[in-house]
Amino acid sequence: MRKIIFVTGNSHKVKEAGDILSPLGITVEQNNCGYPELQEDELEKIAAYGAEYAAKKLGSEVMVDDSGMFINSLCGFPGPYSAYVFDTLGNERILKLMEGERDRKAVFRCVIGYCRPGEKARLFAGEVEGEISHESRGNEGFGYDPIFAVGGRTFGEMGEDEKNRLSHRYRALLKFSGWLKNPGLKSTY
Ligand code: ITT
Repeated sequence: MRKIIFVTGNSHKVKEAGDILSPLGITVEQNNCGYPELQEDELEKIAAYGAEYAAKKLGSEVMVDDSGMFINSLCGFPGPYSAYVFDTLGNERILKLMEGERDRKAVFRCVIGYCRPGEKARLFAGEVEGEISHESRGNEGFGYDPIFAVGGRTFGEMGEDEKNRLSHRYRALLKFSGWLKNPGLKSTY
């Protein structure tokens, strides 16, 4: 088994990544050392900076994950500010912002940044289209899961396996693991 250090404060992400990657022969170990989250408008810039910073700090290969939910009728809000908005407004206030809104389309995006010390970060992105539900539903998962629905059911209503078969994180991790097995691949993003 190959082991990769996953620098994140979010243990749910580590659990999901572990469940997705272990059948592919990769284990992940959480490191909570943190990295400065740039106030940038692109997940890619945040993930690249974080991965390079953490690889340098720890002196080993690392991965980070920057994710965000982009709501169509709110012009992509909260997007790269999803963590801040979740901590300040939370799901109920977002549902309030969406009251009376007929266009409920949203996209969840995940960008994995991977870096070895002294190198540039490599990025692997995944996304899943869904809708903001009319009410919070389900107790599974974390973060925005109870209000982000795919095929009529929220991630909060799905078991781990179901979410992990179609999520933004799954799609990004699949590309990442493909590249790890074949680093000669040119285009991975
Ligand atoms: P790290 O930056 O330490 O990895 P974080 O939780 O702050 O952890 P992000 O900035 O990537 O991670 O997350 C943005 C927000 O989106 C945050 O509130 C997460 O809880 C939430 N989030 C991320 N992935 C999610 C998922 O798969 N389902 C639901 N919410 C998610």
